[in-house]
Amino acid sequence: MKPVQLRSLFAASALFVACSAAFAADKPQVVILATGGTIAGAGTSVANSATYQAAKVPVDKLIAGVPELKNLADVRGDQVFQIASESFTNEHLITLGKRVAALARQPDVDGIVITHGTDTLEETAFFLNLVLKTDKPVVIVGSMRPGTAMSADGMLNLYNAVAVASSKDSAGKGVLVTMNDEIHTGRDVAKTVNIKTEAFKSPWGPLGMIVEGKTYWFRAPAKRHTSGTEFDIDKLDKLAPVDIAYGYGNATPTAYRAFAQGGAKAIIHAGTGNGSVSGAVVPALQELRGKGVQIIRSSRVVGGGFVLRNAEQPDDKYDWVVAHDLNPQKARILASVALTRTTEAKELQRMFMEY
Ligand code: DAS
Repeated sequence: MKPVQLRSLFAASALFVACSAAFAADKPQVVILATGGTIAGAGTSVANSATYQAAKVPVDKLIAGVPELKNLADVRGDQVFQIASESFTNEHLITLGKRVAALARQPDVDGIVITHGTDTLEETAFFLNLVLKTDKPVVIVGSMRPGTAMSADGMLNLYNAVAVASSKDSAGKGVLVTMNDEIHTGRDVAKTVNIKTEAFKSPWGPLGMIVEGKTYWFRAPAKRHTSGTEFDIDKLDKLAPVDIAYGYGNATPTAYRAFAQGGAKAIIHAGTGNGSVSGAVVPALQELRGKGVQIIRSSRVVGGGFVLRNAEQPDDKYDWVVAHDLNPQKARILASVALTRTTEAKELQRMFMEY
């Protein structure tokens, strides 16, 4: 090869190196906080899509399992917990929330992904949506099958979550959940099937989709969230104890009284239909309200409607609250945050209408 050709080859490769370095400098900086769940699960056979141990695989192995993440962002991982999410407590929520808030304040962090079990993912997502004062993308992701199974969904879900967390278009949309190629708002999404990959649904529909690492948006959240919230994780060290009692035929006041005895500051009534309350239970709820326990009517009927105030129950007269369209587990999250700022039912009702 002639010297002049050699010189231009060196020049070209030097230019390539400089460009790729510059490109690397422009790559979004994404932190993955791992908490456990099926996405970190392991089974003994590829045929075990539902029989496995959750919360086994560490975050660095999750990242190594999807090498294509580096095409999307500079990614680093941190193992916050390693638990199945049915074991999440209010203390876990506070610890995770403070960790995310601190990262979001760092100028060298552009987006945050949280890997999480699917059982209570919807609760954590709503909690963070209520208390994080940031516009940076915070994306929660899980999987319905362990990485050891045929057609495992965790790899693509994680790739999609990093894609969403890396995209400037994701900013200001609140806490997001990516599952099964869809982008959901942390406020609305719920696990509606316990054993299929198409498990997560939002009653008012997803916000968008991710296809081959690109986000496609079709709507934006309508309720207050993140930088528009009046709540602040940095001022929260404890959540109010709130419990949920199911409504059904032949219901009795036993559970409600037991929860109040146990220190519940509010009881979410997961009522039949429009949050209806059995005639056998109403007097006990009135008595508990008189003792300062908040009564919040939600519905066991899953998504797509909302509990109407003063319909079959005189909520104004009883000084009760309606959970609007929030399912019982989401209503518990909002009540446990809201009760750190007020004990007035009217104030609680405002919050249930705005968040
Ligand atoms: N036990 C479930 C959990 O950790 C496993 C999962 O689906 O992630 O939520």
